[in-house]
Amino acid sequence: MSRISDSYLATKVTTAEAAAEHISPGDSVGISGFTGAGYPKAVPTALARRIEAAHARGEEFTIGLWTGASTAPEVDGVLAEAHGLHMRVPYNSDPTLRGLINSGEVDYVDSHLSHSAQHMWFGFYGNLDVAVVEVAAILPNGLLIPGSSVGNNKTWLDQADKVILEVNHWHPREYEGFHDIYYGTALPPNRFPLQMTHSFQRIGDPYLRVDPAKVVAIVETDAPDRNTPFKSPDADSRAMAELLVDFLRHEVAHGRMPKDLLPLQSGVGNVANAVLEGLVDSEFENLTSFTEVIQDGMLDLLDCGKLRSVSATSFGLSPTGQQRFLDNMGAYKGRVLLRSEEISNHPELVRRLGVVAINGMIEADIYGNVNSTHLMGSGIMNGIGGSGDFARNAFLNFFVSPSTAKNGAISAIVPMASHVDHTEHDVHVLVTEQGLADLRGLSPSARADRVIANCAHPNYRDALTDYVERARAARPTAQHTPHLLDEALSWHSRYLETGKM
Ligand code: 0RQ
Repeated sequence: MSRISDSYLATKVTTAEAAAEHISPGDSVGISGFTGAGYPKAVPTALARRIEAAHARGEEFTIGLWTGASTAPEVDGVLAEAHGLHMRVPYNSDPTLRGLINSGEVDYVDSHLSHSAQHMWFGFYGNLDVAVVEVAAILPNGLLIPGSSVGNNKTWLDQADKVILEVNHWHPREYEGFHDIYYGTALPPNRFPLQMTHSFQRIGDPYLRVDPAKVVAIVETDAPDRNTPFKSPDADSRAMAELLVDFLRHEVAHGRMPKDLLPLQSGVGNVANAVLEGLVDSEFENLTSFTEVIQDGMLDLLDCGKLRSVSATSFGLSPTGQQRFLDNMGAYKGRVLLRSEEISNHPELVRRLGVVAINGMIEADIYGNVNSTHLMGSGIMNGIGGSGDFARNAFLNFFVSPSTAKNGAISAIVPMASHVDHTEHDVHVLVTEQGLADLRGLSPSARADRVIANCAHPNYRDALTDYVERARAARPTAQHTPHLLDEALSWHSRYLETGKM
């Protein structure tokens, strides 16, 4: 059955190669996609081939690429390999593109995901020339049924001069009803409060809108999202998950949280997934989630009945998780909602709903500053993603990481973070496999003692303690956050020794 029921838009169907002709050198292109879900499967590859052909003729051809978040090898990978990018906004995790960013070939604007759409509306990024957005179907009235992610699609469709749609038959038509697209945003000073007081509340429409006059091409595809399997949780991940779930118990016991907790946000990655698995085996029930990405652990919680509902902007499932969702879509309808990322990650909502935020980190310093993005303060790993949107505004936030990296050669607990994404003012609880440090209500100096004692690996504890003691002794009139700047910075020479930078 045709997925394009609008008779005017049906006339726009063409090939990926013809669609890619609408993208010119120097264009800014807004593409759908979030954590390997809902990205266009055909046009970016056709564009990469076109760029390679232009380069072979000695012509310059690069574009600025804006997305929801990370995509897949068929978007970031092929365009990076073709050396077809000069700018990337707002998040990347593709290894080839990471290399080009770190070598200086591509400018990367690593931004809070809740900011990316509004910075476009504010005019901070300039004009958006083309949007390339994957959808599941087009209705007779031209409305679009989104697929496995929403991300920034509403904004790209609205703001771009030209629109290319990919209609992917792999996404079931039954996606209709899984989305909530809010069209009420205005620019300051004309904004209103977002009328949402519980995490699963609908405040928008099930469909994306597009001005048909802007649609220059539609390409039909039938290709799966490219998601990667999760490692089954190792001993460290399970240890961190247990510590965290135990801490939630402790908070409930002290009357600081209701017994069905508060809406949960969990970052991507194996530790976050292990925490969700830990909750499956716990006594907690009637849970809710207000998060960015739905991982396999969320499906487990939905399946066992402990999670009532989840609001997010995208799926981030393993291939088996994906199949489980597709096989049982009916059972998830009414319990899973995908929203635009400016809503799924909205600081106003995260604060109002009282979200409990759990995110990974690269390193934390003894005073509680957290680095989520950089190795040795210079090279980018992925980006801040949604971690700042959630952590800064959360009721309670956790940052989790093994206490060491690279087989123990690097301590994840350092005297001074080599790059700060989440400041000491924002961070509540640090968790490593060694233990948990509750930093709430502590002065920086008291935090240092607790972080070293509870979270640092035993191999690094003495060196960190020695650092703090000497810093305290050296500056008797600066005891608030004692530092020895030369030594704090030289600590990071360990990174160089591993040769892994
Ligand atoms: O590298 O694979 O080459 O060995 O970093 O580290 O321990 O596997 O942890 O996959 O959870 O990633 C912060 C990167 C953690 C992630 C980060 C090396 C380590 C390994 C991965 P290898 P792990 P994770 C909202 C949440 C930002 C965005 C975010 C992230 C690799 O969580 O990108 O939070 N967060 N989004 O060896 C040197 C250190 C290191 C280190 C780790 N101290 N020094 N290398 N590594 N620590 C959701 C979204 O926004 C989508």
